[in-house]
Amino acid sequence: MEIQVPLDKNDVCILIPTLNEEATIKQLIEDFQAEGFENILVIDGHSRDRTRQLAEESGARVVVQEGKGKGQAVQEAFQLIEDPYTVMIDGDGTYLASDIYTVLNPLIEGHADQTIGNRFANFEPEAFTKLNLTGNKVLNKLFGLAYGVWLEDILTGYRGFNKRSIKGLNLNEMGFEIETEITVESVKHEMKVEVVPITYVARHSSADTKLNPMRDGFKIGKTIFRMARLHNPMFYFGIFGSLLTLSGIVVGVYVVNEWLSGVTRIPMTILTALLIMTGIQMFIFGMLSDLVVSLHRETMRMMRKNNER
Ligand SMILES: Nc1nc2c(ncn2[C@@H]2O[C@H](COP(=O)(O)OP(=O)(O)OP(=O)(O)O)[C@@H](O)[C@H]2O)c(=O)[nH]1
Ligand SMILES: [Mg+2]
Repeated sequence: MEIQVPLDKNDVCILIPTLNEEATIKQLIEDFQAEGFENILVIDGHSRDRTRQLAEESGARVVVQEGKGKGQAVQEAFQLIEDPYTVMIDGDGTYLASDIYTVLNPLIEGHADQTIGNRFANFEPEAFTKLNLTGNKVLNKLFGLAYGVWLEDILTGYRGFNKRSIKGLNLNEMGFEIETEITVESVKHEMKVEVVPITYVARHSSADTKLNPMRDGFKIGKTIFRMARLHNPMFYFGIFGSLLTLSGIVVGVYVVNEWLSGVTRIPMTILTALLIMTGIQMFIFGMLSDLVVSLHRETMRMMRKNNER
């Protein structure tokens, strides 16, 4: 696919976060250069291999991040970038430079502030381990439930941004929770996010993943849930409310059963009442918080409108 709108390719910053990616970084940079993109920024996480050297030799600008973690690297890079468009891509060679037009077009045509490269559109069978595939699907579903928008592949490593979206996101996550935070922040700021199909290929055999599927998957799930408190409080408090009410009902059924056979269980009866009452209170919390969030959203919308004028 070629670009549909005239574009100065130097207006596009290719942002590559790397940590020990010497097996793939050179090829990736050369692939982008072959497509005519020379404005390449590698943000490196103190690689202990030849990543920085290879990237510099290939003609990329290399910055060593100050802190640790992919999230911190992305935040630092976003502060450095002043170009109209940014395409962020993992340095592990699992994404194709030739997909850049698909990622860029909606931004350049002006109907999106951000694009998400959907890996599920086309992936090599070995590109996802079974655990990663299931984990991604579960986390996408959880995100959809919590935020009420279906974005197919929120954890993708191939994304496009216009300048407004880069400067408008308020990011704090240090590690692999960054993709979740970017996505939640975009939904919160009502940015136009478009999902585009990309190809996902298997990781280079000699390079190791930096992601621990269980630990990082759990952290990502926690981030989705935690951030939902401010965005969709009914979902957040509703889950606590449902759990409490359900346990109340379970204990209650037991108490009634016992009572029918002639045994009265006073402490358990009290427990039933407490559980159900607290559960219902959680729902009321949820409703009140929902009201506060809706009013806040309305205010933010008005402020944004005023700023745009
Ligand atoms: N600057 C920087 N980059 C990092 C850090 N950790 C990982 N990266 C890079 O972020 C990108 C994504 O990391 P991966 O290990 O491929 O994680 P992933 O793609 O989510 O997981 P896989 O499916 O296993 O490939 C790669 O280019 C890494 O080199 C870090 O601490 N700092
Ligand atoms: Mg990867």
